Amino acid sequence: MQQVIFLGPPGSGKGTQAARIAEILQIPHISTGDILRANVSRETPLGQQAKTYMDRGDLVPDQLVLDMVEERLKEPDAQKGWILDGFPRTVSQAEFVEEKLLDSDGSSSGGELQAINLDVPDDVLVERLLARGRQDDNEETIRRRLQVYREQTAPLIEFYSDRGQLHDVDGDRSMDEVTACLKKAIAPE
Ligand code: B4P
Repeated sequence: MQQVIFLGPPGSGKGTQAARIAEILQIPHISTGDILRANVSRETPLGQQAKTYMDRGDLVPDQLVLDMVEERLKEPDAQKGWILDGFPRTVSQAEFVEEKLLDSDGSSSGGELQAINLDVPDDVLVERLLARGRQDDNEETIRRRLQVYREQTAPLIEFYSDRGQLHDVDGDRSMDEVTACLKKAIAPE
């Protein structure tokens, strides 16, 4: 069972590459950002709570996100593997993934979990996000998201490196070059 986590700052290509790798490996691409945005646009209770945080560039509180991911990982298509894009984003979310993996496969190694860190310089990130122009892609929110990334998500690089599960990948290249490099790292033939 292949379990892949995409780390990386906003705009590093997580969503783009996670979708491509999911297609190659034939496992579901689970993006917490996409699930949250779908809830915001349907104006569900979860979406109404999440919107304020997302508009500011802050992380949505763990409890809302953890319940949402737990439900998604119970779906039948996720039983043969998954790619998590944008989750975990905090150490406590990473601990949650470890607990759930232990529950599901009974091993203490976290199964075949692999974490990808997409590395891209800040000026390139800002340029990409401003060009995309999503609702939360204005300059002030982007700056806040980068700060939140450095404070809360970057520590996960060490978390997965310590466990021998990290692949560092240079994301400042063409999309096809990044995909080729990821494929080699995650699914060598
Ligand atoms: P996300 O949806 O995860 O958004 P993101 O970090 O901006 O990355 P995204 O995946 O969309 O962009 P990508 O790098 O692929 O999160 C949005 C918000 O949701 C968060 O701020 C937070 O509030 C909330 N949230 C989500 N998950 C959460 C969690 N676990 N806990 C708490 N809150 C959570 O691509 C960006 C752009 O770059 C695209 O336009 C793409 O086309 C372009 N691009 C990609 N690769 C490129 C390349 N190689 N060359 C040129 N351009 C490229």
